[in-house]
Amino acid sequence: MAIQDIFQAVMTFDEASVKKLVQAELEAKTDIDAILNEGLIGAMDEVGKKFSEGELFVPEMLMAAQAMKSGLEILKPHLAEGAAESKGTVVIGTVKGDLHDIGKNLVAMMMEGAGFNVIDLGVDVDAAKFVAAAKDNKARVVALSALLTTTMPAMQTTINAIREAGLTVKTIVGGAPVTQAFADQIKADGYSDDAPGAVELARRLIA
Ligand code: B1M
Repeated sequence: MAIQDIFQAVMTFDEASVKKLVQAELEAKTDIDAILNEGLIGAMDEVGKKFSEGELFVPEMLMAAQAMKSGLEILKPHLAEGAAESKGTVVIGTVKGDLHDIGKNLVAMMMEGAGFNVIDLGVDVDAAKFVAAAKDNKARVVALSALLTTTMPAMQTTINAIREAGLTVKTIVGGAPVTQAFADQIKADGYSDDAPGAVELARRLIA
C-alpha cells in the first residue's frame, strides 16, 4: 500500500510527499528495489504511457520527473554497497540532443555506490566532450544513455569518435529504446537494460 502511495505521489507531482513517503519506507525497512522499481520507476512508466495516449503533456512529465528525482536523492545512499577503494573511472552522460537524465543519474549513483569514480557530464553531451573527458581522466569505461529513438544515432557517433581518437576505453550503452542488437550494431562493448546491470557490466569489462 505504502509503495502505491509513492507511485501516486509521483503521478500527482507531489514532491514533498514523495520525499516523506520514501523516507518512511526506508525507516520501515521496505525492500529498496521495490521502492525504486514499483514506486518511483513504475510511476514514470505510467506517466510515459499517459503521455503517449495524449493524457499528459511535457510540463506534467517534467513535474513527475522532478518528484521522482527527489525520491531518488533520498534513496541514493542506500542504492549500492559502499566500496572503499576506487574501481576505476567511469565517464557517463546522456548523448547529444537528449535531455532525459533520470536513468543516467540512477546508473551514476549505482556506479558510485559500487566504488567507481564517476564523472557525470550531464545531458546533451556531444562526442568531442565524451572523448576529451575519457582522455583527461584516463577513464576505463564510457557509459552512454539515450531515451529517444532520434538520439540513438548519437551513440554511434560517440563510439566512432572514441575509436577514432585511439582510446581503448570500454563503451557501454543503455536507455529505454536501446537493445542488445543495437549495441552490437554500433560496436559498443556492452549493453544493459537497467542500472544494476550496468554496474555488473562495467565490473566485468574491466576485470
Ligand atoms: Co520524454 N520521452 N520526451 N521527457 N519521457 C520518453 C522517453 C517517451 C518514451 C515518452 C512516450 O512517448 N511514451 C518518448 C520517447 C519516444 C521515442 O523516442 N521512442 C519521449 C518524448 C517523445 C519526449 C519529447 C520529444 C517530448 C516533446 O517535447 N514532444 C521530449 C524530448 C526532449 C529531449 O530530450 N530533447 C521529452 C522530454 C521529457 C521531459 C524533459 C519532460 C522529461 C525528462 C526529465 C528528465 O529526465 N530530467 C521526460 C520524461 C520524464 C519521460 C518519461 C515519461 C520517463 C523517463 C524516465 O525518467 N524514466 C519517458 C517515458 C518512459 O520511459 N516510460 C519519456 C525512469 C528512468 C529510471 O528510466 O531513463 O529508461 P530510464 O532508465 C532505465 C533504463 O533505461 C536504464 O536504467 C534505468 C533503470 O534502471 N538505463 C541505462 C538508462 N540509461 C542507461 C545507461 C546504461 C545502462 C542502463 O548504460 C550506460
